[in-house]
Amino acid sequence: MDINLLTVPIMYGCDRNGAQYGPKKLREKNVVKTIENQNHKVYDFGSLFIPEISESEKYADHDHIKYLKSITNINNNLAHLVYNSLNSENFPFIIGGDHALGLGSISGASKYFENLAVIWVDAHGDINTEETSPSGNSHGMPLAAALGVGNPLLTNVYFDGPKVKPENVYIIGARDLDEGEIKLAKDLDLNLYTMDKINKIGLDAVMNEVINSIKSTNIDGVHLSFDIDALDKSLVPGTGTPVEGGFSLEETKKILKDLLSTNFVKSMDFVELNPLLDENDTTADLCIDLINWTFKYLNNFLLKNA
Ligand code: B3U
Ligand code: MN
Ligand code: MN
Repeated sequence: MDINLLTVPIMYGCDRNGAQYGPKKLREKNVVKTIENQNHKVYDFGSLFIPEISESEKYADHDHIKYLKSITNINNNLAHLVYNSLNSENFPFIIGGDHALGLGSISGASKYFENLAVIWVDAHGDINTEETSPSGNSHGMPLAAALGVGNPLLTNVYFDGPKVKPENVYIIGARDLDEGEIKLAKDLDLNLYTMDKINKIGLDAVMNEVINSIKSTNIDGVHLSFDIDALDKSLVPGTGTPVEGGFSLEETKKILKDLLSTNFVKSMDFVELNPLLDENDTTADLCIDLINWTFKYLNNFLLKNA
């Protein structure tokens, strides 16, 4: 099918130098050819413009959320590209950069689909707000903002208000949640599959549950947001906040295969590679392996309400 490659070289959301080089590294590793070799046509839209802001201006817009206005602008721009891409019946594939971009992707997809679901595969929940975030890093907030919770500049990206309903949010692989995140997930009754829960009931059961749940509603599109720190710490040295007790490569591939062969996934983020932290490109090579796998299983049938 036709893939729109959108790359977003940001690190303002994680405040850690290097995450902005993810797209460049993956291009050097022939990410475009990798996708094409799985029989897709790739329209490479290049990288989104990212304004240069000095460290000293980090708190110019807000006393806790770093680089707030730039994050908002970048997400507005990304949302529009994602929306246009879906409108042309293409598959937007968004490479980061840090996970703050998830808000823009979801916003664009939300404008296109009547009833969007979001599957967030991540060691973290990314459902912090300005009140609950320990770091002020906005890559820990995009999913909360998409749910309409948090700073108004974030919750009103692209269009005012929530982009996804709580019952349509699935978080898979979480094992490093802040107190406020645990509370929000509970209050909103999100579909939260922590690593503890996955270890208890098994990954097969989890994937069946998620897919059956999506099939049993009138969800017309799924945005898959994939953070490479969902994988176990030992496998991803080249990411900013690796966490122990994560997925093996085999488990990750099962998750991707199960989701992508459903025909529900209509857009996808692939985030948080930091080439400056990597060891001999092991994480970058793993990313290429996972992207190759993703596009091998991506179902070629992209129709609204299909
Ligand atoms: N929950 C913490 C840490 C974090 C979130 N996302 C990542 N790290 N990658 C926070 O800062 O919100
Ligand atoms: Mn994340
Ligand atoms: Mn994460």
